[in-house]
Amino acid sequence: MIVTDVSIRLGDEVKAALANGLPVVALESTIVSHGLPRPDNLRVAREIEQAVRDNGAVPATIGMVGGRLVAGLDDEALTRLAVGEKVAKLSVRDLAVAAALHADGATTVASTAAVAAAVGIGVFATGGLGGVHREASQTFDESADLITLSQTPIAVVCAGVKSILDVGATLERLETLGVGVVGYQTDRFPGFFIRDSGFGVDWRLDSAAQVAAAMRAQRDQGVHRGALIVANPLPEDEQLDRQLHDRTLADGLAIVERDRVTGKQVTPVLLSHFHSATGGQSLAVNVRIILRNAALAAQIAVAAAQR
Ligand code: PSU
Ligand code: MN
Repeated sequence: MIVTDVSIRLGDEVKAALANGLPVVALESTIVSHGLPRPDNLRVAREIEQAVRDNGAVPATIGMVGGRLVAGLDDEALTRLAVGEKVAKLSVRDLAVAAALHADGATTVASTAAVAAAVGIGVFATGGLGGVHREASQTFDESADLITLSQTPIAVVCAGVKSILDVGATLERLETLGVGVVGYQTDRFPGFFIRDSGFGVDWRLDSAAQVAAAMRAQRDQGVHRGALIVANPLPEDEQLDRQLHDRTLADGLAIVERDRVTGKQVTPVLLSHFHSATGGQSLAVNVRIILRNAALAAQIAVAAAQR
């Protein structure tokens, strides 16, 4: 078979770690390119990788550089995706076309999970998942994250979904699609900036070792082929102020409606509204969430690598 330049390239460190059964954590690049404001995004991207390292695993940030999918971007490539003017937001369906056009692109939860699973990475850390948008009953706007996670065996550490989405509908869809959902040390589903979205979860796991045991059981049983969402809430005293949160959400939703923002622009527009309207508070909380998730994902990967 001819290996073309559109196959997945592994970073050197990631390649060595996978070959030796060492813990690896996949990280997405859409939060870097489109989810966090510049110039903080590049610094935060590096901090996320450091949080994985500090907890004993190798970070594999995934993205597309010049049409080539990479698992384990080096600092030059990470910088290019963080500061580049033309970085596409790539879900799974976009990957092949973007490769043909030699594009630079950031991978979403869906495409990051799919690429990670394809190269044998079992744990993935992100901030929040995509989900069902509030107007979905009219617009059908549901993130491809959900269907992709239903087909992708990987543990995804996140802080639930943002309240910019319809959280209840998202949980229903995750159930329908057969995506596993567990609370990490909680019985409540987190709402990203806030600890409790108002919805509960059926299952709770209390340690990285327990999550690793669930991953192992899934593999050994060979029955369920979807993802396991590990919902990791912020501690009580680190949440975004509840009133500020509710007000910002209402204003952001009004802007989306006024400006007729649709499709895949909705998430980035709402996120950037949150960052500007809270005077940076939501950004600080967002960064805390990602760093905490990266740390927990690394602990899970370490536990999963032990037998
Ligand atoms: N939710 C967040 N921050 C993000 C995203 C979601 O709180 O940056 C990004 C993730 O990459 C996610 C994507 O996979 O947005 C979902 O976008 P869409 O709704 O267009 O599928
Ligand atoms: Mn969408």
